[in-house]
Amino acid sequence: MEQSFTDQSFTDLVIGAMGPKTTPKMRRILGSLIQHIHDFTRENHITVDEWLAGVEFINRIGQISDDKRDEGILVSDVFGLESLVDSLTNQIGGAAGQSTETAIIGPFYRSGSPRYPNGASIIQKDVGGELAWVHGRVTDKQGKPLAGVELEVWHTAPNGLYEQQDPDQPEYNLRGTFTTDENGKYDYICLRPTSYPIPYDGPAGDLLRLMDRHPNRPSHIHWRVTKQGYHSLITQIYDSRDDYVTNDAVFAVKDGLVVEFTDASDEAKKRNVQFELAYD
Ligand code: MBD
Ligand code: FE
Repeated sequence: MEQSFTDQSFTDLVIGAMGPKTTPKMRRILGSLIQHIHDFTRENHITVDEWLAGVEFINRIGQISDDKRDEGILVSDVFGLESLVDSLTNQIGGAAGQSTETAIIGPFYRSGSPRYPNGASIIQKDVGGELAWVHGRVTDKQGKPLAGVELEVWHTAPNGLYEQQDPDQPEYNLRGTFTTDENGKYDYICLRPTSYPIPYDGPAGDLLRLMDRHPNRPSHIHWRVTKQGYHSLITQIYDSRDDYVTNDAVFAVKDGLVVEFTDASDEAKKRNVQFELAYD
């Protein structure tokens, strides 16, 4: 009897080639991956040339990924994959108290940002833009203030670049680590963020063009919130006045994360944002 290489019997053969030392989880996940890849390939009748174009695309992602830009994350983001994974990981359930909604970490997080006392500014160099004073409280889901919570925050300069992408910004500009006080409070000065295009001169940009999509993200500030013995919380806040808040190139906006930047009476603070976080 002749072996077919184009139907399910071939897929079964490939899945069935896994040996007895494969863990049950790997057997399940890799089996599912093989099934989906084969189904996708059959459904779209992928040719050798098309497959090779895909391989070259994947190789290029690896070549562009570095400390300054992670195209693996960027391409995931354009496909909505990071947002899907984030939401599946952090599905909020149950009646007892609500956690702050999560959002994707994106390709530009750096650990080890400078530690600042509350009230300090993360602006190390004048790069223009409007000052903003961000303040609030971190509590557990029952509303009890949490002291000693570390808040790492980061955002772009008005030119749309994170510090590591921009030779004209000092190391860790517009990034900082703050710690909540005994009442769970934190505050810092930063810039009112501006909307900006994600890098679109690499594979992620090619994908956007193929899909006739724009590269813009609404203005946002990133947060990574950690405390020993607690889960960590990764999220972003968005300026309600930004046009892209309903049209984010990477599908990461959630209603609970859209905040008002109101007028502050103090000129040195200019814009005023309150953001209360709850998690456990
Ligand atoms: C960003 O700045 C970002 O935050 C995300 C999630 C994706 C691309 C660029
Ligand atoms: Fe970002």
